[in-house]
Amino acid sequence: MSDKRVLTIQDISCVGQCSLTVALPVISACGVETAILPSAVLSTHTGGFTGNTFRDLSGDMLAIGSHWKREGIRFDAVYTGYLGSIDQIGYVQTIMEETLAPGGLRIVDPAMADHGRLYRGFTEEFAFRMRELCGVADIALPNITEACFMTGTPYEEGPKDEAFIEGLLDGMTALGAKCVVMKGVSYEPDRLGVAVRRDGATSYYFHEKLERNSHGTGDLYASAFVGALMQGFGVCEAAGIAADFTVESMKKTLNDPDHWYGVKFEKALPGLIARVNRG
Ligand code: PXL
Repeated sequence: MSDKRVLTIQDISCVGQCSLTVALPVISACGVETAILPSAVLSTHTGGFTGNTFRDLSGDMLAIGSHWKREGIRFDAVYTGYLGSIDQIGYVQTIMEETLAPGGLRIVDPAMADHGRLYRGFTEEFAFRMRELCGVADIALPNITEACFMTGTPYEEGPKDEAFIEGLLDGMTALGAKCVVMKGVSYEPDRLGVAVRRDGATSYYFHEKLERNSHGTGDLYASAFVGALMQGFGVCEAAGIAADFTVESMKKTLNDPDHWYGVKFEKALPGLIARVNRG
């Protein structure tokens, strides 16, 4: 098997252990070459910090993609996360068309909402347009809130039953996503996990649920998933590997109550490296 090369498109939050500062080290640690296209540069992420700077890099994105096209640079997967503007949703589709190798994968983490609410700076219109990008995805990785926004399903607080989750998976599939890996699924108080819908069937991977909610874990999960997938693991295996790595990273943070803005994934990387790299 030849080595894979991934492009990931998301913001640089200079401080905050999310988006590109997670995706680049994590996918690289999986032994996969990782090219980046920053969608925006922020001093910090927007989840708990206030007054962050925000530089929109929309104006550079198409030129960067065109240069890669001229150079004949191609990627085995394009994985998108947090995008800085509605226009970028269209730019990303163009860049995918121009730079994906034949058979290359479109992997979309809609990264715009959690716990029933859009992240600061996002609008319903953005969520509506994100449906299009998920609709062309080979693999979409929404959390429950994002799936609700994109399928027009009212978000419910508290435990969700299987019928609710299956409805969201049906809705995401109806948008056009070929495979859906939905994060944050829980049917029992002390178990949390992911639901994978592919070829009309749903499978689950559950793990222990930790008390503390942590920022940036969606990005961490998606990055480890992409790294494992590109190393040749199947979708369900990669979904499990990513879940275990995310839980391990959260555990490494539990002893530090002041570390509220992200998780100490760096401490869990050796385990991921050992599990994913196959020589
Ligand atoms: O982790 C998702 C994310 C990524 N990038 C920025 C964010 C957030 C979530 O709040 O603010 C800038």
